[in-house]
Amino acid sequence: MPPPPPPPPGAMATGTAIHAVPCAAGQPKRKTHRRGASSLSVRASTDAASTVTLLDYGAGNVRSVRNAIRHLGFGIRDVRSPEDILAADRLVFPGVGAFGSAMDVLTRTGMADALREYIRRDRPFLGICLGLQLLFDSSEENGPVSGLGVIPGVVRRFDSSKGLIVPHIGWNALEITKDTQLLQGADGHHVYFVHSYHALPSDANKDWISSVCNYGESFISSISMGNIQAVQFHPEKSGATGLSILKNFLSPNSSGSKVSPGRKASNLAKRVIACLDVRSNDSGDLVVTKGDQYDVRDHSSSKEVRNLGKPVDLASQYYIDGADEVSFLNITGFRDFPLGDLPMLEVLRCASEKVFVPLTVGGGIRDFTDANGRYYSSLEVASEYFRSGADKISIGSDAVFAAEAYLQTGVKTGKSSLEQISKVYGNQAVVVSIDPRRVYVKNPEEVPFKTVKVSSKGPLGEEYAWYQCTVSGGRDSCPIGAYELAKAVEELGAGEILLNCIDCDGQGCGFDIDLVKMVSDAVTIPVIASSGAGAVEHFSEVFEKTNASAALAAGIFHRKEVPISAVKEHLVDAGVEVRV
Ligand code: 1PR
Repeated sequence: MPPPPPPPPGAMATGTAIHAVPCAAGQPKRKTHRRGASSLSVRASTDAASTVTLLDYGAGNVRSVRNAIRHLGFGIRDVRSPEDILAADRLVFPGVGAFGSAMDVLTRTGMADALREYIRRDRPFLGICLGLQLLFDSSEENGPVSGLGVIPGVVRRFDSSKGLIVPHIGWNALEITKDTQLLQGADGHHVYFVHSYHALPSDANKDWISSVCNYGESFISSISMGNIQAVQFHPEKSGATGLSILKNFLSPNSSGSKVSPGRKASNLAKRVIACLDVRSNDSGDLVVTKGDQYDVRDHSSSKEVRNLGKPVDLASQYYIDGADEVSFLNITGFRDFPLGDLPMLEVLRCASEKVFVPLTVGGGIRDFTDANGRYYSSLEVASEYFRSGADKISIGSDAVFAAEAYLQTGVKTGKSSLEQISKVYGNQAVVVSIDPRRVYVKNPEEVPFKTVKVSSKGPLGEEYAWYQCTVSGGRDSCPIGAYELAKAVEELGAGEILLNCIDCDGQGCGFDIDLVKMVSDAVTIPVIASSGAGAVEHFSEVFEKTNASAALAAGIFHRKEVPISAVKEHLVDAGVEVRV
C-alpha cells in the first residue's frame, strides 16, 4: 500500500482556482521548503471554462499534470469527495501507482461509483496512464483485480521473458485509428510512455480505440467515445505535442482532427538526455558544473568549481532544444542532505514549471539523521523530490550498498531505499546511477567479477577489464562490478540504469562501448549510456553497437559544442528512430 497520502500540491477548496507564481528566470529562491505550494498564490475564480477538476487520490506525484494544466492557463479544482466528481465540468484523472491500490482507494472513498456515473453521463473526461487502464474490466497487476468495468478488456504486463525491455519507457508515434479531436496535431509525432502494463485491443473494445501503439505487441494507446477520452501516454511529459493534446481536451474547438489513414505506429525512439551535474560553488551558489573523470575543479591555480550556468536556465533551454529528458544530479548529495538548507528542491520546482519532458533527479537519496536528531527515511527524501517535480529519482551510492548486501545474503529485505521507493512509486520511477571505473586484467580468472575483452588493450597490454563500482562520486571503490550491480538492482526493483564511466567522463572520446554492451545485454530494463560523448557519431555508435535505450551527455551541450538538434539530425540520417 502507498504511504499516507501527501496533501496534493496546491490543494484548494472547491470553487477556487490556483495559479502558480512563475519562478524568476533561472533563479530559484533559497530556503523555501514548504510542501509543493511554496510559490503558489490563490485567487477566486468563477470562470468554469478556465478551471479543470483534477482527481488526485494521493498515491503519487501528479505535479507534472498540474504544471502542464497551469502552463496552459487553466486553474485546478481538486476532488475532495465523490460529489466533486459529479459536479465537475471537465475532469482529468491522472492515475498513478499500482492498479490494485488505486481501485482500493477509489472503491473505499466512493469515487469509483461517482466516476462510473460521471462517465455514464458522458461528461468530459480525460484519463492518463493508469487513468486509462482503470476504465477496463480488470488488470493482472496485483491480481487479477477488477477495474471500473467501463470498457471491456484486460490489462496485462509486457512480456519480458523473450528479452523485451520492461518498463516501456520512451517515445513512440501512434497509429491513430479514429478521427478524434483530442489527437489533433499528434499524427506522426512522438509521445512519451512509461508503463509496464497495457490494455489489449480486442473485438469487444475496438469501437473505443482511437489509437494503438506497438511494443512487443499491439496495445491500446488511447480511447475515445463521446466525451470520454483516455491516453496511455503522458501528454504532460510529451513536449509541445503533449501540451497541444492536453489543450485539445481543456479547450476543445469544433473542428475534428484530420488523420491521414494508414500511418503505422513507430518503433520506440532512442532517447537523447541532457544531464546537469549540480552543486554549490565556493561562493555558495548552486551551479551546473562538469568534471573531467569526476574532477569538477578548474585545473588553473584558482581550483574553483567549474560554473557552466544556472540549473533552471539550462534545463529550460535543453527542453526547448529537443532533449527527450533532463536529469539533475546533485553531485554532493552524498555528503549534503538534500532536504537541508539547499535550493535543489526549488530548482526542481522551477524547472518542472518549464520543462514538459521527464525530469530525473539524483543525489543524496538515503536514510539520514539531521543535526537535531530527526530521522528521515530515503523514502521521505525521494517523496520530497517527487513532490517538487521529479518524474524519476536516481539512486547512486545507496544502491551499491543495497546490492552488496543482497548479493551477500541472497535475501531481499524490502528495506533498502531502492526496494522501498520502487514499491511505493513503481520501478519505472527509480533509476540506479552506476559510477564504475575500468580495471584492466590479463586474465578473466584473476577476479570474481564479469570481465569483457576490451576493444583497446590496457597500459600493460591487458586484454580484459572489469568495471569496479564506486560510491560518493567516485571517491570510494567497492568490491562489486557494474555487471553484478546492474543485475542485482534489477532484481531489487530498479526500473532503469544510468550507466556512467569515470574513465570516459568529460573526455569527449565516445561512450565506453564495451561497458554499455556488457550491461545492456545483461538486463531487461532500459540502460542509459553516459559519459564520453564528444561528437554526433558517438551517439549513433552507441545505438548501433549496444542495446542502450538512451544516450546522455553533459559537457558538449553545456559548452555548446554540439546542439541537441544536430545529434537528432545525425541519428535520423543514420537510420536511428528518434523524436524530432
Ligand atoms: O551517490 O546517490 O548521492 O548520487 C550521486 C550522483 O551524483 C550519482 O548519480 C553520481 O553519478 C553523480 N556524481 C557524483 N559525483 C560526480 C562528479 O562528477 N564529481 N557526476 C557525479 C556524475 C556523470 C554524468 C555526466 C556524464 C556525462 N556525472 O552524470 O554527466 O559522465 O558527461 P560528459 O557527457 O561530459 O562526458 P548518490
